[in-house]
Amino acid sequence: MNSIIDLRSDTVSKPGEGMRRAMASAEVGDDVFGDDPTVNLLEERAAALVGKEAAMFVPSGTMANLIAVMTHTRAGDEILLGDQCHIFNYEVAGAARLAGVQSHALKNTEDGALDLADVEAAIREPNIHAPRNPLLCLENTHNRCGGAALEVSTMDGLAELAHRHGMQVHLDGARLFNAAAALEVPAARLARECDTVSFCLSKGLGCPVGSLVCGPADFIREARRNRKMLGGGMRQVGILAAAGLYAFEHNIARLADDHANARLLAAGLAELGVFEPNVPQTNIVVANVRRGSLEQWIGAFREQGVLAVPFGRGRMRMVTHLNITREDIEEALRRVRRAVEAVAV
Ligand code: TLP
Repeated sequence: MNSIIDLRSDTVSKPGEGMRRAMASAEVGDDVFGDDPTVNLLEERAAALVGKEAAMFVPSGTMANLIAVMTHTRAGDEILLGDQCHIFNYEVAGAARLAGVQSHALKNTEDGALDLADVEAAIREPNIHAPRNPLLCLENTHNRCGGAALEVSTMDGLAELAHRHGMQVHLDGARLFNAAAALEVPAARLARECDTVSFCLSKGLGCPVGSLVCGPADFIREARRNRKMLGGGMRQVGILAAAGLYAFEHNIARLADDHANARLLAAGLAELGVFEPNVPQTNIVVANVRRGSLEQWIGAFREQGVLAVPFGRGRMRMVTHLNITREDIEEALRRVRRAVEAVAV
């Protein structure tokens, strides 16, 4: 049992013994020269897992998305994306500053998708005055939409529309394997109609660092130049890639446990009459607070040893991950009950 139950994010999970052993014994080389055998194997396996030709290891999900946007576009282009997506809300406007593109944010539907008619209406006619629209960005699972898993039909429909208009599609699949587990569909099928997909090792898969950008071989060749430009060319990074290979073997099949824990947590919160949680499809619980201020609740939880984060106005987020057991969730709910009694609003 954890003394502090840290539900701020699935990024907080710590590597266990097995993963640390795999990292310590990794064979390494200089990856900028393409010489690191462990990175090469990770990239090969990652590409296969999401059904793409090639993959590239990068330090973070933020850099993965930025490189994808940069590689798909030229400065002065306009990308289409959802107004709740990570690229638009949490990546420090890197697409604007570093890729030089303008973002046209379309209203996300509650389930993390985009309305086909909205996308179609946003695509500009070729015109000397207008920016080009080379790229549509999607996110699955959708973080701000409570970890919603977008169905194959939704993914395919949006990609078909984009392709019909000559656009490419990038999928921010930071938690793609959570979506795959929830929908019981292979990750490769979810990403099949997307031209490129990124996913994170350092979230549900429990690695300390790392993400992958996956797509056609010629795209990844160009993406390697952008990674180098951004300072993401790493050297004996097989030490980190080994964690990813370990996670592919041990940490994908267990994601359904995190989802069950999230459902248990949401159901317990709903009973208290103070919080309005989502019915989580994956590992993310978002709850509106009905009484009292958000800051007050986050503080009251912290006093009881339960960590959550503010997630928009009047909303908090809690995320389950591989360091959180069912017993931790039961204990978290006991502590939250105590917090509610202590606050008594
Ligand atoms: N998300 C983090 C925070 O930035 C909000 C979290 O705790 O959930 N895409 C998606 C959908 C993400 O949720 C995240 C991280 C990223 C990209 C960026 O990954 P990192 O943190 O590795 O740069």
